[in-house]
Amino acid sequence: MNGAGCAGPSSLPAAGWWLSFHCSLAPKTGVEARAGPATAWPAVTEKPSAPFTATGRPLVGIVMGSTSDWPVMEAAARLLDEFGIATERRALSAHRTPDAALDWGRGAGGRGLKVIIAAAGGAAHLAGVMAAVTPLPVLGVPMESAALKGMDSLLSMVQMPGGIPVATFAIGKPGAINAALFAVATLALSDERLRLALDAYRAAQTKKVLEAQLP
Ligand code: RP5
Repeated sequence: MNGAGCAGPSSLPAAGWWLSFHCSLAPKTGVEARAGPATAWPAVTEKPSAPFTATGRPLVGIVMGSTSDWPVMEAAARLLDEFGIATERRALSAHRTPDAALDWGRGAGGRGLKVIIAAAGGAAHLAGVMAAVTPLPVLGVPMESAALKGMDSLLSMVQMPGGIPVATFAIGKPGAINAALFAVATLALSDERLRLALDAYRAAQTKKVLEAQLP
């Protein structure tokens, strides 16, 4: 790989970060950049590549109360993909599939997961239930609900009793994105390449705002 022809996915809010990170490693390594603790970056191509799914040992679990949450939570999954972090994705409900949800949460650490992102809407108990059965950090994303616009989800999730924390994010897609970035930041504490990737992501985001032209 050389610095001139680097290209990467452009589907993210800060598109371009991937490119700058990817290219920044080239002169140092002389080989294709690899990132993520358990998976490889996709091959660099002359044209932006299509969205891809990171492979390797999943480090982040994304669990949601219903398949109807996926259109929102896909933003978290795709963002983690772009950082090269493989994820385990499940729809499990604290209410409709309680035994399966508990089993999944209890086994998360043993399967190698380091962080859990849990999304639910309405009487949103899934993140709290996960936090109750695993010591892993649980990042809660309240889904927007039809009746109460997600305030029910938010309050259900954020009002955990002392002793069992759920780090609760914004309602809906911003929360999904920020939970993913928080997971990246957590994993980056022990992974220098992820830290560089996060720096590049943030730098690209800043540049995009500063360069924006208003009508
Ligand atoms: C919650 O109820 C889910 O997390 C979802 O946000 C909400 C509605 O679920 P569906 O009725 O669409 O399956 O458990």
